[in-house]
Amino acid sequence: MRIGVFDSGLGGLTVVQAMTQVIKGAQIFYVADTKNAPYGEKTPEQILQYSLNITNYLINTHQIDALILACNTATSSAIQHLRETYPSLIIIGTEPGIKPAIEQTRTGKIGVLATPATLQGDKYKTLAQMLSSQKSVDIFEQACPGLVEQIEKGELESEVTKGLLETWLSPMRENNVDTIVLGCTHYPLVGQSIEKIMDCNVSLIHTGEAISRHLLTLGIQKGHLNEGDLQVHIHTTGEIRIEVVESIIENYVHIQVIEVDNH
Ligand code: NHL
Repeated sequence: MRIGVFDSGLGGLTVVQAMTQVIKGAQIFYVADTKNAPYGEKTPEQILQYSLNITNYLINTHQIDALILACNTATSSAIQHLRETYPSLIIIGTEPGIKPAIEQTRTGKIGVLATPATLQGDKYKTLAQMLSSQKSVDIFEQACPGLVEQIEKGELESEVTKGLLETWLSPMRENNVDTIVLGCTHYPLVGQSIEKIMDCNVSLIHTGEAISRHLLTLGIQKGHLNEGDLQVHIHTTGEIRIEVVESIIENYVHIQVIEVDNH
């Protein structure tokens, strides 16, 4: 199977990392659109255009069978259009895993960490309202402005990053939150720090795992899976920090800077 994955930066690599745990015999082509990051500050029309350009590149140059939108913002702005444009492509998007968190919580209190743009978006609000009215749970939402920037810089365990997390997590600690949704693909990279601050009394919902299981099922159904090695090719439209890539993915093939027709 040839799988295309994209995000505005390196966060989507946590989805690739989860995929490498369940999928064998595949070529993964990852695009970090760092030239246009952050998507959260762009209009839906711009994000749709970036997503279409990257998808066309992945189809034309790498003949992908499946596309993963490892980005909440791109999923909201582009997934519907992409599915209509490419009906034979397997297309999977990302959204905060509130549903599994609600099914799993025992204290009835869940936390959601996400970017300000995701938490303010209509899509998130509708989903959270609908799910929390079905089963009575309290949702503690926390926007984490600046956290993605810390992670992209490679500051996974710096004092600044830990300090930010401690401040943001203290309402969740005080209120017995037992399940936290990592509502942005970057956040699994600070998962261990989050667990430590919560004294390990918490389970984290990592959307990359659900995406990988879903991709495996669809790949088997469509007969795209074969035996053999898994290879990860990494592309970027701008700059990326290689040490951050290496801290997420151990065995990648190469990193290449590409020009996608992005305007
Ligand atoms: C914020 C700032 C960035 C700075 C440099 C590179 C990548 C960045 C990504 C983000 C957050 C990101 C976005 O593009 O807004 C969140 C997005 N990937 C999402 O909604 O999942």
